[in-house]
Amino acid sequence: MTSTLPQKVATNKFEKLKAEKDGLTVKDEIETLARLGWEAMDETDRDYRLKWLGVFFRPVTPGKFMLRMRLPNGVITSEQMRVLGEIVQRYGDDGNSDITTRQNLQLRGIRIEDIPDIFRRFETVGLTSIQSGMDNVRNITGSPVAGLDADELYDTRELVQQVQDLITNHGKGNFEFSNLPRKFNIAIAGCRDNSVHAEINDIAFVPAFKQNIFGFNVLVGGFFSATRCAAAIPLNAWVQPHQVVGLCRGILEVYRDNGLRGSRQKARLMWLIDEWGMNKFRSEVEKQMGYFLEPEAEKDEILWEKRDHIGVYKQKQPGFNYVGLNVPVGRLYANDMLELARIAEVYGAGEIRLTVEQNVIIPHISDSRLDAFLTEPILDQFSINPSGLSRGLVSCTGAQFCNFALVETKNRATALVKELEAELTVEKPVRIHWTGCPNSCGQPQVADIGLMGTKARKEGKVVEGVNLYMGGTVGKDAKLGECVQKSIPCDDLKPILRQILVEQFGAKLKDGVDLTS
Ligand code: SRM
Ligand code: SF4
Repeated sequence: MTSTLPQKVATNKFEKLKAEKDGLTVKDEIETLARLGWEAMDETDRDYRLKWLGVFFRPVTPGKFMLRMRLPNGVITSEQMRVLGEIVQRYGDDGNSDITTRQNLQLRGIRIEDIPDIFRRFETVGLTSIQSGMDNVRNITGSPVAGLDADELYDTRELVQQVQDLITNHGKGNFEFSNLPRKFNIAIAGCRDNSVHAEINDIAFVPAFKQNIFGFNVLVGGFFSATRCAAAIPLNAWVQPHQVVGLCRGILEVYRDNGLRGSRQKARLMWLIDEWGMNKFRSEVEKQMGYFLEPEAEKDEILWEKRDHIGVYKQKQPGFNYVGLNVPVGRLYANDMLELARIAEVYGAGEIRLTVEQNVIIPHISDSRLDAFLTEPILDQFSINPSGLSRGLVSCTGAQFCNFALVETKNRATALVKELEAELTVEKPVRIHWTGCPNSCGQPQVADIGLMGTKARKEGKVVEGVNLYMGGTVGKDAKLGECVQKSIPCDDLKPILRQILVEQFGAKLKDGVDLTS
């Protein structure tokens, strides 16, 4: 099968490599590539096309690949988690896994020769990593407490799955959507707190009623990149749940066939909307779908502060609870994954949820089992009641595995929070997001305090530093934060953050802390 060819001439390296051979083609070549090994295979296949299968060559750890899953709505069964845990366990110290800022998991240490076997194991438990990288639609996010929350307006799980099935042809791979101009993000919110960060997605569905009928207002064009960050803007459309898949198809087809493919920096959906204007974009989508869109509802239902779901909460099913565990910067090791699978089975219904804050939720714990659950040792490591800074800490991969990184992130983020917590009492959670470079995978623009890796100067030397972002607001009236201070050497960061936390977030110095030492 061949790809749907872009209308515009291939003008950059990525368009050329896709025109030469659609990335998804490597699906049928995977046995051969695995036999060849990472050193002998074609470099373009290795460095780029394998990403269509979710297999990422890591220049920082050559030969040890990263495998990015697709976990629609962040839902994973304990059986699936166990399979993933066993996969990374085989790689000893090289193997681990990260919960991502798109409610997803990435596995590390993976050897290419094992991939065919890993994919066979995925099939047996209904997992897929297909089309999770490069110019494809990323993991589709939905409310992490869908189906559990008594206050939810819509259970997003089925819809998210349907959109994923459209894009990936039920996990088999879909050449219709394997050559987009660039990456693409979709989110569906079903609760009142915008727990998916709707505003930073290329398409976001947010709950909104029209004459008491439930539907979604649609936002489009949100994205972050090294050169521009834009919040999503209204398409001026309201759709009912049964229209969501069709609208995603319509928008993706318009974007695929008309999106700008010249410069990679200008290939995201918002640039096409800029070029055409929203009216033309909307009417092209309508033409593609063959019917007119209803104008948006007057107001949406995002009315709450964003929740982080950490702690114990009653479910809508009487007698059951969901419990949110704080996983420091989303890092899981094999034993953690196997343990999470076990506790989800013993106390819950064998299901685990992931959040965009890189945390875990175990649902369906009955009242009678709750006390026993709360004595499980893994809760000492993944707290249900973390302190104010640990609770809101998010970090992208950073220099440990990512070759774009300008700084180390995850270890630095946890160490710094530990040091600050030794000095300060922070009652109210403060959301601190670290990201290793301007690509903004760690979303510093949505944080109370965002830290973006950069190079800085100290005593005449180039050192690791950060640009400081403030003012990101989430939930109702979400707003992107802005850069307020540039190039702070990482070694100078602690006193600056301490001052901000005391002056702007009500943190108090602990008794006996001597700041002069
Ligand atoms: Fe990202 C590229 C990691 C969420 C914007 N991102 C990368 C790569 C693939 C670069 C690479 O090949 O090394 C990183 C892989 C590093 C590694 O080994 O882990 C990477 N991005 C991540 C993750 C794992 C960060 C995390 O620790 O959670 C997130 C995976 C999500 C997932 O499950 O699919 C991740 N990336 C994001 C987000 C946040 C979001 O989606 O809410 C963004 C900003 C939102 C957006 O895309 O509009 C984001 N990543 C980027 C960009 C800039 C895109 C652009 O238009 O320029 C790049 C660079 C690129 O695509 O060329 C990038
Ligand atoms: Fe890598 Fe930069 Fe993304 Fe962090 S923000 S994962 S350093 S590309």
